[in-house]
Amino acid sequence: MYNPTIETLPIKELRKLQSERLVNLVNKVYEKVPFYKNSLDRHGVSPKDIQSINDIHKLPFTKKTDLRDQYPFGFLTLPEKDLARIHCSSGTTGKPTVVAYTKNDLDVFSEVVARSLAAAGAQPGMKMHNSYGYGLFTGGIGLHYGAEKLGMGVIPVSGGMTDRQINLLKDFQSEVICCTPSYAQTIAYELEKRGMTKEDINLKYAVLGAEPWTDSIRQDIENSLGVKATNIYGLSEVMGPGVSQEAYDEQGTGSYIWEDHFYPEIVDKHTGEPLPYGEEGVLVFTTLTKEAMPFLRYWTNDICSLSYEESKSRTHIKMGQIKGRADDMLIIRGVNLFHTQVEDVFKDYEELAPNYQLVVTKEGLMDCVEVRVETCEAFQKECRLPSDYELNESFSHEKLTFLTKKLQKNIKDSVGLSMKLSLKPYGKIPKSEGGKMQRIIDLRNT
Ligand code: ADP
Ligand code: K
Repeated sequence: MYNPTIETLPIKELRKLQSERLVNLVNKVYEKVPFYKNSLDRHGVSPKDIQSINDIHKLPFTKKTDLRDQYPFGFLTLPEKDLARIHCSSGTTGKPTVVAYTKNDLDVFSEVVARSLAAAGAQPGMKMHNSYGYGLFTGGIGLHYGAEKLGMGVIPVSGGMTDRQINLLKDFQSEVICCTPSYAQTIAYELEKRGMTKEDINLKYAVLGAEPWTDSIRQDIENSLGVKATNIYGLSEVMGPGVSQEAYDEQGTGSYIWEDHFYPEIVDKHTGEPLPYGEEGVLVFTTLTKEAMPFLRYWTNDICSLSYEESKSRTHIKMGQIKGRADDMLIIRGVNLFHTQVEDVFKDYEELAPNYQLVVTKEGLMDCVEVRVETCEAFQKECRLPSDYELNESFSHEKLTFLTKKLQKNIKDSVGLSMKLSLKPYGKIPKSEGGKMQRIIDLRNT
């Protein structure tokens, strides 16, 4: 255990700590963040109404749309010059969601990641092969500093270039790998293709997150890579990865939420009413200690349940597997995607009609997105295209090819994901009964 005092703190003391922290937090954001002053006033809640953690349900929620409205720094409690780092996550439109940290916030981030890695089986002196993406996403750097804090040697590989990853795993004999579950499967597959086995590498633990996964994926990865595979969960708005972590010796019983920093609730996805332990609903977090950009009751849209029952070694609450989303956010190769981000790119194109659809499939082990979008009638006329044109081997058109490439590049540049792009004639994307377009067709689990 990285921090036994806190990780085994008796529940009563944990509640006391959470209560003190919540009271401070509410007073602080009421004073420093106009959004929260207005929001509390509008809901008729005064900071005085919050005397303990049991009063938390009186507070209004914070949603991703609020972050968009306050873009970029409206939620800051302190001047920009006091920031130590800024990260971004996917927003619902062209503008990302911004999250900011003080030096102290970064220390807490590293602390919870160190706790998480230790719970996953990692020990000081081991090497961590970090295949989480580095950059604006919180994943790569977040895990990196946490592993250093635990006393590990970090190899900052980032994602991609699987051949090189395998060489490094073989040559450096790292004991721990951190990546998305689907990337762990990709590495295992490439290993086998090369005629290598788990005996050629030295992995003992895999810390996997950023996308939902199942027990059969776990089995597959454990068998092929020779590891104990555990779940790491987090989101940028709350901190980043390391909000919760499954213990390697308590697999399948849920992931410990480090609730001295992140207070979780499960609420009904329609009414927002708090639900009892064990019931499934939307996971909501209050960041009890964050300085730069704390959030009250942040609505994650992740669906899961909470429980204390299975907790053994530590006192903190556990969350079950993420069962889905209450919104239509997609997770593509660990990266969050809203269809509205793609829609945002289309806005600048006169050639297109506003009808589009994202079709998500698995190509081998990797998520694959095809964007289908209709060209508009005026453009089709201008190009003398038949109104039922079909692009295939026997029919191509210079302007359509050009438009396809331009759109693809534009989407890649603004969303950060490569996608297939298929232009369709106006009116040719099927609509559902009420004439409404089904924006997302996710075929990954069929
Ligand atoms: P991260 O890089 O840690 O994934 P993001 O802010 O980009 O952080 O994405 C957060 C979202 O990713 C979560 O709200 C959740 O939907 C999904 N996610 C992260 N970790 C997991 C996990 N272990 N299992 C299922 N979904 C996850
Ligand atoms: K994610």
